[in-house]
Amino acid sequence: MEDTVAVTAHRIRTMEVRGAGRIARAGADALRDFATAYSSTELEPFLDDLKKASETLLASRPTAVSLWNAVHASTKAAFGASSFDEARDSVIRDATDFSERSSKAVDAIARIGAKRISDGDVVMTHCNSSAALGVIKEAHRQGKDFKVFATESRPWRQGIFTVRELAEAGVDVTLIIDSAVRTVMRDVDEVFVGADTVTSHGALVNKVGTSQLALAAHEARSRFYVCSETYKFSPMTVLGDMVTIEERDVSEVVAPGEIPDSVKVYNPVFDSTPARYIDAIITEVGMISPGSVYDIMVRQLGDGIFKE
Ligand code: RI2
Repeated sequence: MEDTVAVTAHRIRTMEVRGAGRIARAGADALRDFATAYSSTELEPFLDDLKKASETLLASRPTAVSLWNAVHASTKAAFGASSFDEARDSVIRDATDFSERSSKAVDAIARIGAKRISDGDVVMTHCNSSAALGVIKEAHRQGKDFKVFATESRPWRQGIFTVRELAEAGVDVTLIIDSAVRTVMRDVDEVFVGADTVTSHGALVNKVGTSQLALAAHEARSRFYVCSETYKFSPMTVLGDMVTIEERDVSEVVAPGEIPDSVKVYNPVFDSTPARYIDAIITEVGMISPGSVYDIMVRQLGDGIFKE
């Protein structure tokens, strides 16, 4: 059943599974399946294999801390267990619990964030965040009349998924290319984006281009909201660790032979938005300021969600 883990890691690496929340749930689900199907009943080999499975998942994509939090929430108790049954049962229980909490968190964020959209508003979103789209779809479900601009989000063009999803939900949505953000921003009331990682000092790491939306929103005096489950908060940043910004292959930007071989291509997938450009972070435990991230994280650590 290690194969399940390898297959999930491959699906995350190749972006068949995308979005920090979905990546985290896929990781937890793979560990649950790994534990459920484990064939031997010896504790030590199980823990060795669990460690390898965790490392395989964590190596798949480096930036979204949601995956790290999912793996640790799912495996922490097992490493303190005194029998195979206790270890295996804890992985199954904690991984299942993580996935359920994760889905509920997205729903709670939708309910909280939808209150920030009023009739007649113009909203902008970037990339394809299930948390941000949850907010927009919930506001629409409540009967609010508003328009959405969605960025294309090069190079993967996740904006295509976003506009399809919003159109299917009946939302009035307009696709724009990434370079049109500042032109459109003057008409925008609120921006809703997702999060891959939020640092202890309230900076947002999200799809590349997010910081440009934030700067343009700041200039246009539009509100800039981050929709983030608290498992996107990074415990490692409390200890001063930097967030690794993933760089992906050149082939995602240009086709083979399209440009001279001497031309270098730089393809960072995420960028960092300083806390001062963020009006609020909408989480499942409420709407908070970027300055509250540390306190929430410490509370969550105490709650056992991100126990090390
Ligand atoms: P949800 C995505 O990363 C985007 O950056 C998006 O804003 C973020 O994850 C959060 O997505 P990628 O996997 O968890 O597309 O809100 O690189 O779905």
